[in-house]
Formats: sequence, structure tokens, C-alpha cells
Amino acid sequence: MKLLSRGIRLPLAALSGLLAGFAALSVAELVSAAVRPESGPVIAVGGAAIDRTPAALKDWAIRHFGTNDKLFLQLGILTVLALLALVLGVLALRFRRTGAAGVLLFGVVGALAAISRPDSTSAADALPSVIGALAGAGLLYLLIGRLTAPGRDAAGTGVAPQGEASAPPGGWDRRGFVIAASAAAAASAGAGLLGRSLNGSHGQGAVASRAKVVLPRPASAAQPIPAAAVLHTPGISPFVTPNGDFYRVDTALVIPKVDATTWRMKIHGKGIARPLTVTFQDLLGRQLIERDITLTCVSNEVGGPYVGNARWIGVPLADLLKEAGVRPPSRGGPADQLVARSVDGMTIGSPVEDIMDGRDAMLALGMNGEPLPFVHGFPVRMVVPGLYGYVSACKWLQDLELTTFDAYDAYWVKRSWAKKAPIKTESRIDTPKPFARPKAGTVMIAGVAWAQHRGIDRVEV
Ligand SMILES: Nc1nc2c(c(=O)[nH]1)N[C@H]1C(S)=C(S)[C@@H](COP(=O)(O)O)O[C@H]1N2
Ligand SMILES: [Mo]
Repeated sequence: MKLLSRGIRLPLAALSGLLAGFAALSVAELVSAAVRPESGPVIAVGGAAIDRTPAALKDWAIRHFGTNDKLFLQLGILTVLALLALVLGVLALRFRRTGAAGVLLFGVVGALAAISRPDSTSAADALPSVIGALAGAGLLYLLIGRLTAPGRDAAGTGVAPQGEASAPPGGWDRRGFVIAASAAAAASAGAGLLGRSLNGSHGQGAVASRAKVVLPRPASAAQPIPAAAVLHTPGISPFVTPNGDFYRVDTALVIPKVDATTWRMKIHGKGIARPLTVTFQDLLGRQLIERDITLTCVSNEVGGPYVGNARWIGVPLADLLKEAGVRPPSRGGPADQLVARSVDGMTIGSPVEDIMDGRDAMLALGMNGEPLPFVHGFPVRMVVPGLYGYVSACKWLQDLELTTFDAYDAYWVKRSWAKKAPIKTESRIDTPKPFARPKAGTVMIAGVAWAQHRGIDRVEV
């Protein structure tokens, strides 16, 4: 009986640690629903981790996990937290206060991460981590208290001495522990589920605003797709990539939901005497262009999937910049870099010269006949033919600033990527697939090639 009692307290202490961690995260989830979904500790720490991930590792994660990279990151964080929670539980069995303080320490880490995110505008972002950690620490203290019920434990330290015959059988408060642990587990699950569902339905205003968007007919329609560009070879990817199949690459753990009715963007900076502010309605009311533009990620491997072609509708960016008084460097303008800022704090810098050289750089409002999907930047994103995504295609736009490449390094440039990155001419064989074993005889080889905005003459295999 005594042996059982002693032997079981260690795993129960570990379990207490887990329950404390679970309670902390669940309470944090619920509080984050009241603050904002991005303020939760896992999202905040995950975001901070993404920002600090070396470029090579980020590339590796994109290549191996693709769009699931963020799921793996969050699962990784949860695994690490679970292991640490187990350790804290065991530690608390001996040092009750220290164990509880350890939980609080994690709260501090989460809080610091939350308030130092680039999109954090309020100290309230610390609340989910802090309140969650208080709940977790309190619970751990309470549960360990049941395991080391004072007066009933011979040693009083919580650990029955080896071979101590006088320790009363069941020298801890079993009933109290079981009741407290089950109540805590149930309450945590309730808080967590409620928080999840509230966070899941955040941004209803944005969803409603997107549903109401009617894209006007473009003043300048896209060229018809040349018949020669549409092959009917089985296995070839279509000329236009459907929105649901379009690749996604970004650093956002929570997809920003921006309400188009309140969206506004300022165009300002070097060489602009009067900053220009535009609303979504302003943009919809302008002369829109419709163009087929290929978007591709610099992290796309040869033959890889991070390239897509969509029919975009948007406002010619050069016109808007001209209206704001911008001149390209070749015509004496003082700014050579346009820095786009997103609501989630991403910064993307593009050469002003490229944007104003006559190519169809645009503020895109529509993608393949519908308003931008949320994952692709609703309500407004940039699209610049011929430039990789990380130097041109800012999603969830919030601000455009004219500056110089000398004066400012954007997000990926700070992480040692090139300041300028024109898309290289590339091709991909879609069929036969890698490692396919086609039957003997004639084998059709087909695929896609892109060289925006120069065009492809022919591809040789
Ligand atoms: N706000 C924001 N915009 C962003 C990014 C990002 O991380 N955040 N990633 C860029 C990169 S690296 C690429 S390749 C394209 C991908 O656009 P897509 O996800 O719509 O395909 O978006 C660009 N715009
Ligand atoms: Mo990218």
C-alpha cells in the first residue's frame, strides 16, 4: 500500500504539471479571444520563432512541410511545452513554490513575445500569457498540495523517505487530488474549447465585408489566353491556377481578417509632398486592369509547387504613385525603394524603377474572378510581374512608404536575402511525374514555363 502510494506520486506530479500547462494554455486561449487571437502565447512565441528562424531552416521547413510548416511549428511548440510541464510537475513535488514559479516564468516569456510582435499595438497582448500562467501556477500549487497533504505525510517534504515504515498508507489526499485534477481538466477543456471557437469565428466583420464586394468590370481586360498555351495533355497543370490550388507562403500563424469597409492605406515617404490615403471604395472606383500574372516564391525548388498563375484585377500601381507625386529614380526621383507594410507587420521592398517601368504592377483586389481570398491577402495586396514574392507581393496591405534601399532593409533582407530579386526564367515538367515508370513507347512530356514579363518563345527538353 505504501509502496503504491509513493510510486504513484511521481507520475501524478508529472500529470499535475501537464494539467497546469493545459490549464494555462486553455485560459490563455480564452483570454486571447477577448484581446485578439494573435495575442495567445503559442501564436506569439511561434511568430517570434518564425522571425528568428535562419533562412536556411525556413527554406527547409517550406520544402518539407509546405503549407503545413506552421502546423508542425505549433505542434513542436506544444510538444516542448508538454515536456517542460512534466518536468515542472516533478520538480514541484519537491519544491512546490519553485515549480509554480516555473509556470509563471513561461507566462513572462509568452507575454514578452506577445508585446514585441510587430503587429502588437497594446500591452493588453500580454494578458493571455499572464492570466493563463497565473491559472496554471495556481493549479500546480494546489494539486501538488494534495499530493503532499500536510500532516499526513511523514516527511513533510512531499517525498516519503526510502523505507520509512511510519509513513501512513496513502499519506496524501487522494480524494482531494482526484477531485481537483478532474475539475481542473474539465474546466480547462471548457475554457480552451470556448476560446478556440471564439477565436475561430473572429473577423466576422471582415468576412461580411468580403461577401459584399462586387468587382467592377476592368477598364482594361486581360488578353485572351492564346490557344497554343492551353494543352490538353493529361497531367499538365492548367494555365490559370484555381484559387483553391494556389500555393501559399507567408509568416502568418493567424490569417489576418481585415474589414474592407474600414480599410485604408497611406502612400507616403521620400519625395511625396502630400501623402495620399486611399480606401477600398476609392480603389474599386478607379480604372482597373485585369492581367494574367505568375507569382512565384524564391524558395521554390526546380520542379517545385510554389508557383501559380492567376487572373488578377487591380489598380495600376504606377498611376497611383504618379498621382502621389512619385518619380522613378531614372527621372530624378529621390526614392528607389517602395516598402509595403502589411497588417501583420511584414515588410516587403520593391524597386520603384521596376514598378514604374511600364509593367503591370498593381494593387490587386481580385483573383480569378473573386475578391482576394483571405489567405491571399484580402482586401488588397501587391502583385508585380517579374519579381519574386518576397520583394513584391505583400498581402494584407496596410501602408506604402517611399524610401531608399540604403536607408531601409525589409523583413527578408534583414535575414540576409537579396534586396532585389527578379524572377528567373524557369520551367517545370508536370508529366511524367518524378519517379513515374511510363510504359515503353512514345511518352508525352509536358509542363509549364514562365519568364515574366519577358515571355517564353520555346522550351527545349
Ligand atoms: N503579409 C505578407 N505578405 C507576403 C508574405 C508574408 O509572409 N506576409 N510572403 C510573401 C512571399 S515570400 C510570397 S512567395 C508570396 C506568396 O503569395 P501567396 O501566398 O498568395 O501565394 O507572398 C508574399 N507576401
Ligand atoms: Mo516567397
